[in-house]
Amino acid sequence: MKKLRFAVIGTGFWARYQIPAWLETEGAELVALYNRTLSKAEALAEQYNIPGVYDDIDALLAQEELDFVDIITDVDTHAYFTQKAAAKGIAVICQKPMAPSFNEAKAMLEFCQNHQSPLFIHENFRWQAPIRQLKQALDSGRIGTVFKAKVSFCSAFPVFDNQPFLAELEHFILTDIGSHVLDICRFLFGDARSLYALTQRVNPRIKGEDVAHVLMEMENGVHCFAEMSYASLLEKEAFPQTLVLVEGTQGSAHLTNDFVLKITTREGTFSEKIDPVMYPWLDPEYAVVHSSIVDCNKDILRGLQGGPCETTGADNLKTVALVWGAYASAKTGQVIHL
Ligand code: 89V
Repeated sequence: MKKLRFAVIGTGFWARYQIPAWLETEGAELVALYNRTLSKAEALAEQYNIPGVYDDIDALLAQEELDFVDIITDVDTHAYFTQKAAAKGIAVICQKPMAPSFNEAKAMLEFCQNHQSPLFIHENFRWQAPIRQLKQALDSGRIGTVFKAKVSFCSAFPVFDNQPFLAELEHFILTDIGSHVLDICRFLFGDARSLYALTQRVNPRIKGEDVAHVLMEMENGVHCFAEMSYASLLEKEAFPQTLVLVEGTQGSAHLTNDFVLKITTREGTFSEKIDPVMYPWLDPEYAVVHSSIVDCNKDILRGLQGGPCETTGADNLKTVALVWGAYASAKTGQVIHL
């Protein structure tokens, strides 16, 4: 199959991992980089021997023959770059969160649909090896019918050191982490029927909320509690792991620190360790996240080649609806029916 030609839009913190992750896949060729600061694109182009380097998106789209673009910029520019590429019928992969609001995300998807430009969202938490293994255990029926779950991302990791723009967001942890955690909830338990949320800001040096709790009733009746915090100083720092406890009629599945999955039934507890693939280019502090980029890219590549893909724009819009439904609930104190 002909290699698909693509460009990366944005050569900041995440591009340093997305680019080598693409090089772990077959079927796509990175031919150009764009950054508003040319020198930042030139540096990565030199490191990875990429021929095209631009600081003008119109010039890139006019001069390069592309099958898709991978947009890895801050959320405020996602719609702009998506529309630039979609207007030319080029397929788009966009970093999560899709856009700064639900309506802007919906408009982004509609623009792509109206221009026959497939939209995919690079939402990689569901592609973490421990989460995939947990889903397999749930689907096997080993713990019976699931009735409740807790999905947790609680940390004190200094995330603003690597991503300082996060401290400026009016809406922080639900857009940055809720986009991941609520997507894991949908991946494991399907879509939600209703939700109730609470948020707070603990860190006085940031603008947005850094703690959020979301209680959902899923369409299949599962009670799913999602908690997220960057203000949690715990005995074991789990960053960037998502810990999950699922209870069913025949037992429980507990994905706990250091990628240990414990399945408990009346016969006892069976533990297994599911370590992420440690690629040489990943940052060990982000290992499970950086490793999942490869599997997410492979899934999206299947979609780009006409096959199935999990994190399409249309699917991810349902996760975006949960994020903004949580904000609405926290603001009004009401249960949101989806
Ligand atoms: O992947 C992300 O969205 C980053 C994180 C620190 C969670 O890896 O914000």
